[in-house]
Amino acid sequence: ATTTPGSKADLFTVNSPNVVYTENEIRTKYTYRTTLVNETSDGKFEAIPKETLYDFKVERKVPKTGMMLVGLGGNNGTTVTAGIIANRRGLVWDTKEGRQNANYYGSVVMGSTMKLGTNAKTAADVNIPFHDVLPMVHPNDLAIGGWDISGMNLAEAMDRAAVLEPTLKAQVSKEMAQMVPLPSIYYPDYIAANQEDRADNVIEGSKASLAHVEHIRKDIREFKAKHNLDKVIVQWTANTERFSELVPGINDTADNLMKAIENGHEEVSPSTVFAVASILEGAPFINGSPQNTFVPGSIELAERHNAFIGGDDFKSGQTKMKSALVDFLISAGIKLTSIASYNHLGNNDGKNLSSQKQFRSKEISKSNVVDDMVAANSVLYKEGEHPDHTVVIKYMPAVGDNKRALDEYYAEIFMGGHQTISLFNVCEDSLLASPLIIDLVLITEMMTRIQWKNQSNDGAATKDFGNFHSVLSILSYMLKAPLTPPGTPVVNALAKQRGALTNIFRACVGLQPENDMTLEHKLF
Ligand code: NAI
Ligand code: DG6
Repeated sequence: ATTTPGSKADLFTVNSPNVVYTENEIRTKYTYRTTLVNETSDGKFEAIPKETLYDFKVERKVPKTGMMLVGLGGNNGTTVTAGIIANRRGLVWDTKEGRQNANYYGSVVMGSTMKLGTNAKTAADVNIPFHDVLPMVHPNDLAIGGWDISGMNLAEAMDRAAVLEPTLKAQVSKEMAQMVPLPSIYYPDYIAANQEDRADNVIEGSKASLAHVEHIRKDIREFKAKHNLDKVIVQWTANTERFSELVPGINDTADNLMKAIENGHEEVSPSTVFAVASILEGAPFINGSPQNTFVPGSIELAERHNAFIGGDDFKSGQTKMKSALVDFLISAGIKLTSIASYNHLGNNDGKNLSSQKQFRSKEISKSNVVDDMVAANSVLYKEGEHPDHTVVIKYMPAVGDNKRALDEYYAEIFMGGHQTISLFNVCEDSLLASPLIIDLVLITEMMTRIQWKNQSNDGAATKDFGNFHSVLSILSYMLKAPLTPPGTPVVNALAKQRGALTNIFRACVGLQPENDMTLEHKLF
């Protein structure tokens, strides 16, 4: 197990007949309570409380874990690497506002808390760091590596990104200069033509091939061996690609996709090749960009290999606000009628997105983020009715990584009145995205150590422990267009996404969901 200062192993134990701690595992019996609903013939509903008994098993040993980023030399890649090094070394640097300490602000796992319960004596809430709920990897302990089509070492790439303070960069640059991205695969048609001048570190071949899959698999194996790791998580934080066309017989099934790769079909993207290589290598793969890396064939391949995947597109600023604000408006009974979202930014991401096909990928992931909240309210919206929603992104080199996001929310209120909410959000994009990269790695790794078994007597019981589904929808909080197991609903509402995350973690140690009823303060 890791012994990073600040991480408190076993901060709490659960005292319950349903929870057993062994040297290697936490074993829990958990009753999952839901409500089944039948529609009756007279158009009414019948609600039936349902209980399902699960066994959960959590492996306690924290593995030595590596994070391999595709796009390591980009703004996110260099910022998250410098941030982890700074935290690992406990660095302090001068800024014009004073001394700054390294921190993990913006990471749910490292920066937020969860209510454990109420103090038995005072009845006050007892909150503990999220990171201490289950035995999780500490980001300071992550080995970092990855690929980039740009061969610049990470110190120079960090300068190119122009995100961090010079006083911080000076302290990490010697270590980062030693880090050089591995050559990557580059199929020029997938990213903007304006990226071509970066591509000086590429593996031979400009279309998908089994040789590319094997090359990436070998890279993962060698990284694992070099750092003596138990696990590697791979994450795409490279340029936004255009969508791949979904072609029957090409990317619709796992077998067809493998054939298409072998035949060098042009509708297989670099990100899909990375996903396939990771799946075959048993390394979880997360897509932090909006494109459809996970064509049906790659999802089927992940299921077949019991491999974990997650995506799509980091949800850092504007969309995170949207998925909280729209949830608030609609659940307050206010009828949102339009959202106009405008962004301008001057980093390389903005440059790539100034190309129409790549912008289209981002437009899609940024646009479908309110559907579930609208569909859930039949009082405000008729079937098929939807607020107008427009997304604009403009490249403005002068503002660099300091993205501007302007949003206008227009809503109908009581008696035909109107409410206009205008937001102006300015911040370094990569400083919001980097903690998400960390959260995605830590939570994904944790999910590889949780297994479940159904004990119910309703015919659904399972004999053996199994993994969660290959598609990790538990990562939805960090992602704009959450990938869910085929046929299951997408949840965009931010509070629900956090609830799923915290309550699944609580279930794994035999604790009930946070219900916020606080009857102990209401019934005297
Ligand atoms: P960036 O453009 O600074 O970095 C991307 C890196 O990927 C570049 O260094 C580029 O050379 C490299 N690259 C391109 N194709 C590659 C390939 N096939 N293999 C390996 N490397 C490749 O972009 P940034 O700001 O780091 O963002 C990365 C991705 O994350 C973009 O798709 C962006 O849309 C997405 N994203 C970023 C957010 C943010 O707040 N920064 C939030 C949400 C998503
Ligand atoms: C323009 O919006 C650039 C994009 O890459 C975004 O910065 C990124 O996707 C973050 O989006 P959001 O909506 O979460 O702020």
